[in-house]
Amino acid sequence: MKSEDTTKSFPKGFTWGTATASYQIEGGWLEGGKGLSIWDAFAHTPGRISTGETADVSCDHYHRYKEDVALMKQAGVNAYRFSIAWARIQPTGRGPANPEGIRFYSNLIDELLANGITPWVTLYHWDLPLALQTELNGWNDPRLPDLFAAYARACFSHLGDRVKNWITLNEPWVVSVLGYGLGVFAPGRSSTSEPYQVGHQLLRAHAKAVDAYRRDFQPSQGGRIGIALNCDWREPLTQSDADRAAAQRSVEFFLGWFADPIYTGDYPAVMRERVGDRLPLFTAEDAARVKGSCDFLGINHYTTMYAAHSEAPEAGASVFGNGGLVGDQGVALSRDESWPEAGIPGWSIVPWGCRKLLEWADRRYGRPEIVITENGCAFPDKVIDGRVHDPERISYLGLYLGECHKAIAGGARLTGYFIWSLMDNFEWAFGFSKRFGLYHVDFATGRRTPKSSVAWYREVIRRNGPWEV
Ligand code: GBH
Repeated sequence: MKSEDTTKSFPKGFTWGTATASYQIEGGWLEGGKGLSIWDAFAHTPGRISTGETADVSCDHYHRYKEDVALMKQAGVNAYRFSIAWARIQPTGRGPANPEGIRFYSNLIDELLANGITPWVTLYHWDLPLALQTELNGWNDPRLPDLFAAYARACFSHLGDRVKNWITLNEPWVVSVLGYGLGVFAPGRSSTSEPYQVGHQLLRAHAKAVDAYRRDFQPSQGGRIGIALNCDWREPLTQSDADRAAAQRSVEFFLGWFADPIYTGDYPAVMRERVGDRLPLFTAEDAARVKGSCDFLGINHYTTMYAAHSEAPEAGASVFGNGGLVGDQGVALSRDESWPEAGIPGWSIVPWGCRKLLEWADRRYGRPEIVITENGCAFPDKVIDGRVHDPERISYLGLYLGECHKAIAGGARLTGYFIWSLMDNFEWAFGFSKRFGLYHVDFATGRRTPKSSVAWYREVIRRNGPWEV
């Protein structure tokens, strides 16, 4: 499939990257003075991971990071997004920084810079130090935001001389809904009110870390700081007013839950109406700190679902397809049978959903700078005669990039794009059964093999956009 936009370039200086997260790739779970995280504990709990696997070793990136930077170089990316494991820096989530933890990330950053790759660092991609869960109350605990800001300060002060692109939190929606609502992710709690409390503490934590950066580091270090929010697109099932309102509401409960406070200082009015006193109030001080707390908006986008109006209780909580708390929204989600599947239950390949989401965020938040901090798909890729052929991934990425280009042409300020993921890794509750990588990983040997999408992406980057699908 070829559309006109595939012949056009992206803006000059566009960021072309790929992304990973600490727990998913590092391994070395007991090395370098690292403390345990809630994901170490969760994965070691029988029944939590569908395959019974853990990420104790995973890609062994902790030992192979130089080889992995060489893979990035081979792919031609100019940026790499990774996350820092809080428990490597502060084994119990509090106290002085652990020099071995700092050294690991410092070495990785030096290796990236030596290869001309710009580091984009996420401070929190879900691996909370376990002690903060067992001794305090995890993200339910109002003391967490200050502890997170203290941890962030340690990262800024040791690494901020070389890191100029910071992301506070990855997907607070997932932490809140999957960790505390549906209980399918660590710490595995189920509730219809805790997700909103947790989301509130996450926003406060984000804002306090940004405040620390802006006051004490940004003036001398000169970097930027933002957040990475996940959001699917929601298309009205029919053109009825009720379904159109349901789709709008569904995006407000998804992206708006976190982006509205950041850009407007409060939760969406429709959340206040429907969630009532389960949705915390911002103090004036918190609201002022949260509002304006992003230099750019990171969006992780994968898929689209139909939204229809439904007040039926069975619309309730859906684990699959990024549902969850849909009962509060009065929305029933579904997919179109004609949409090709994208590798995760409930996921479909719907490239135009990406454009519509970018346009929605562009309009609602007053043309913010946006970076796609994750986009990608999982397929059961196999090594055959030493090669991995992944035409479905190339097609998916090409089509989504085409829609990104259209969004830019329409005025959206999209400045970067990161493919999830550099290499196959531990896909959370799915263990190693979902392969999102540009590189195939044989988890028995650690061997990395480029998929055909690597050469394709390299060419896209070389030409700054124009490509053949
Ligand atoms: C991103 O989350 C994450 O940031 C990244 O770490 C992850 O590897 C990537 O997407 C791919 O999934 O069926 O109940 O197990 C995107 C949101 C939330 C999508 C969890 C998949 C599976 C829920 N993800 N969801 S379940």
